[in-house]
Amino acid sequence: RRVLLQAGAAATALCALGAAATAQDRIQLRMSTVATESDQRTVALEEAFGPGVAEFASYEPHYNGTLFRQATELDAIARGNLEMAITSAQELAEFFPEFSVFTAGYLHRDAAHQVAVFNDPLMDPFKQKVEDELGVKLLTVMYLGRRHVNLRTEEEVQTPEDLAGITLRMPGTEAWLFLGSALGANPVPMAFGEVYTGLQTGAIDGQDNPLPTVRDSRFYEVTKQIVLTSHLVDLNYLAISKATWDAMTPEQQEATQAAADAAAEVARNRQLALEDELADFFRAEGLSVYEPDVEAFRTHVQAAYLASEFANDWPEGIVDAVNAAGN
Ligand code: KDO
Repeated sequence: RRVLLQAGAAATALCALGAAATAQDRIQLRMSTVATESDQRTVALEEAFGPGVAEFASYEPHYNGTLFRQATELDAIARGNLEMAITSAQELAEFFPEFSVFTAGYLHRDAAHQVAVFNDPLMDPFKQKVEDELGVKLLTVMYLGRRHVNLRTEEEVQTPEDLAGITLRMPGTEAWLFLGSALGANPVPMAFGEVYTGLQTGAIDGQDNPLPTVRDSRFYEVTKQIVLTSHLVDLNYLAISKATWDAMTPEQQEATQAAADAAAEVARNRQLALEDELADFFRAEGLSVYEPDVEAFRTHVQAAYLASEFANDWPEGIVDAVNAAGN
């Protein structure tokens, strides 16, 4: 309390100076993510989001999980310790089990389908609940890419049976671990920042991520093959504190929303372009990159989700509504 009072007194003193007063009035937007500073989403946010809000807010990104550890960001926003984060349906499912529907393998078809689903009225009750109960507003949807299985082992993988006994690193939430087992592997929870070393030392046999992430985080240096399972067209949500949002003027809100959508669009197009070209890059690096029996994976994964406890928490008719979105 004493520290707070001192800070308050200091702020008052600073306000006497015109320039300092302007700085005081600016809205602070600290953004925490486990993504790197060279990830297409974070680059696009720096290029398009930061400048888009610069008149009234300071965008302050923190990368590699240095400000908050992976999957603790939503809690940090809810407690008022953070303003923004790149979050996921898997993380939201920890608070609201119904979000697990958006974590199901082979559900979203592509990047455009993700956008259609996010903007469809079917998302309204999901967004509302997150705002009301967590104090978090989901601004826009970001495209991470098609997740594939990336292994340091050499045996060819064609079907889920071929992943039996393979220790596959997954991010550390229940929904992610379920996806790993639905693929037929033995899922192991591990934070994103530990994956490179895990692969290097053999603590894990593999990991799953889209091709741009495999390159950005150099997983190709410590793995031998990429099995193009496309098991999850992965999305993230750009989240902002509802309290911060509510304190903005309507004009500021409009600018913030436009900047978020613009950054997501730039990042999406860059990720898609990279996905098209990276298989060749990895082959040139000596990795084996091939399509397995994708239908065998799809059948196995979809059956696992429909028979799972997760499906009990999904609103009636939601899978049909997701499938119909954008059609
Ligand atoms: C990961 O930990 O594998 C993952 O890809 C999960 C995503 O939801 C996303 O958060 C991503 O990490 C990070 O942003 C790092 O790119």
